[in-house]
Amino acid sequence: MAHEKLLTVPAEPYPFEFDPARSALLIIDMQRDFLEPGGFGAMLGNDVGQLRRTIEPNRRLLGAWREAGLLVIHTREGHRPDLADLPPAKQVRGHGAKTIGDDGPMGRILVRGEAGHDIIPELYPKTGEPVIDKPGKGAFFATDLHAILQNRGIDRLVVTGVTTEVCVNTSVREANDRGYDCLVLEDCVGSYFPEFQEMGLKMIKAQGGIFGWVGKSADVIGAIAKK
Ligand code: C5J
Repeated sequence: MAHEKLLTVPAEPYPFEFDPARSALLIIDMQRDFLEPGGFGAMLGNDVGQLRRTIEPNRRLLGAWREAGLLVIHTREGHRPDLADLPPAKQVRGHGAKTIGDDGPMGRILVRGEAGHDIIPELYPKTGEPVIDKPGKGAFFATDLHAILQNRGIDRLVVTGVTTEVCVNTSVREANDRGYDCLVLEDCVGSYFPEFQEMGLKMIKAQGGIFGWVGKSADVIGAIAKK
């Protein structure tokens, strides 16, 4: 391509090359209910500290990505207030005392428009940055993400967010099947379970990068700063 400017960052299983103009930062589900001490995740007994360690690296990366004038896309997992898009199977799964749509510590759980459903203030979207409201774990299922990326000529994704083994992994797998190359940043993704964090990353980069690459935010920040 005539105007392509390829940057290379260290990654596993091998260095990741990307043209910043054709790359997007995809930040998955950095929502208050998953990350904040008073949220739904914490109410279930999860250690939100495992996710909160990703906030500062994400904040630095987001600042650098914005500074470089590149495309940022945010996602939020959640449902319509009338729950018409909530599969009954998802609603009853887990047999917990509370489920999606019930009143939680920060409003109705995983319902659009509620405080807990929104993105944490540290990474809040700026005007013009697309926010994808997704009803499932994957960012492509029942959303316009693929159309937005295609319309902008994007073929590489730098992926961050939570949780590593659930919505990050599902979204990366969906992206891979649609032809995108994904770099997942290990310091910017988090799981409530350390063993799932480790295995979730291993699964992405195994077998020569079967779903994508795993790297570190400092290397991406360094590369785009020099572009
Ligand atoms: C996400 C979840 N975002 N763990 N959701 O991973 O239910």
